[in-house]
Amino acid sequence: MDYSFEPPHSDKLYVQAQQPFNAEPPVASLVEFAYTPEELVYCRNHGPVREFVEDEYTIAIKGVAIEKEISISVPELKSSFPKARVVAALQLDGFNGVIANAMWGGVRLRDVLDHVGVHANDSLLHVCFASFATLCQDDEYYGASIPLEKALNLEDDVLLAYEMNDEPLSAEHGGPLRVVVPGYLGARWVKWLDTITISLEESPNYYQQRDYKILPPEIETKDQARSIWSKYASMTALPLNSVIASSFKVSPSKLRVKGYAIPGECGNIAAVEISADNGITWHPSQIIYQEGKWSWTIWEAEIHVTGSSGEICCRAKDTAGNVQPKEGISKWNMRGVAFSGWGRIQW
Ligand SMILES: Nc1nc2c(c(=O)[nH]1)N[C@H]1C(S)=C(S)[C@@H](COP(=O)(O)O)O[C@H]1N2
Ligand SMILES: [Mo]
Repeated sequence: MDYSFEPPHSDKLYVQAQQPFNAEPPVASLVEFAYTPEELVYCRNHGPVREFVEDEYTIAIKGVAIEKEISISVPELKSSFPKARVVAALQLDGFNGVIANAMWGGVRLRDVLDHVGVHANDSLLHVCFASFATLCQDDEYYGASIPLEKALNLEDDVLLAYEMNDEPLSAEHGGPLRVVVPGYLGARWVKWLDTITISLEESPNYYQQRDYKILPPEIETKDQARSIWSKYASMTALPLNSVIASSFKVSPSKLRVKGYAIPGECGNIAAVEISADNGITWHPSQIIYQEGKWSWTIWEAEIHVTGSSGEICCRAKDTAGNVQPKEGISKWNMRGVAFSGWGRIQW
């Protein structure tokens, strides 16, 4: 694989691996900003990062239900379709603390699909995204898919994005063009998008069919997983979750804690509560940032504590009345995906 392009990266990230480039910010610094600055946006790659010239970058749109297959350049996309902006949190598959909240700018996927004649809301179809531009660890290309229904629903705000926080999308984060699927795990937000295929099936790609599934706890190795992969659904939306990002003493008996929360599929975050006694008594927090229905929620609270150390936990409630369960909705699983138990921090 060609790793010759080394993305410039900020010294604020902890680098887990150079090839492929994977890096994460310290979670305490994340909650200091409503929109995550580029230097704190995590990087998750299954292959090399590549840099492309926007003017020459084209995407192909093909498949069933399409009246005319097209190839369109990014400048043409920009000039042919209205610009849409959406604030949405990009979440790394439910690993706590790896998240970025940004203002994404681009064109609506539904407008582009409408242009090629796909408007029937056929719930059997899928929109497959692929980036053949770079090789990957486990497949020939990176791919993912979402139900066509999600792509066409105006309220789901699915974008082909070329901007992040009002800046051109950088190479690291998938520029010139990436998919933004608000509410869905990061693995579906295909970077360096070059092909869209409307299909009767989900994407056949490894990262759709094998990785990013919540396997039962008894499956502990990739070999065991191989025999049952196909029986489990691909992950889509992530569950209701909350995380404590930082804590500090404001007085000998008072602790200030700050964190974030993310809604699942049901409405938005209504409240986040914290507890210093492992969930026997709960105290409210104050929501200090929330924007639209796809952003994260930042919250802050002060709590009375005794002694010199201890643990604080948090749980979120959504507008539909769901309460984040202590152990989360999915059990331990091989990949560690979709963890959503109460947030915890030791002080
Ligand atoms: N082409 C391509 N797109 C990709 C990936 C990749 O390796 N290649 N990684 C995916 C995964 S697993 C995640 S979590 C997000 C990470 O986006 P980021 O690097 O901008 O944070 O991009 C997704 N899109
Ligand atoms: Mo991911």
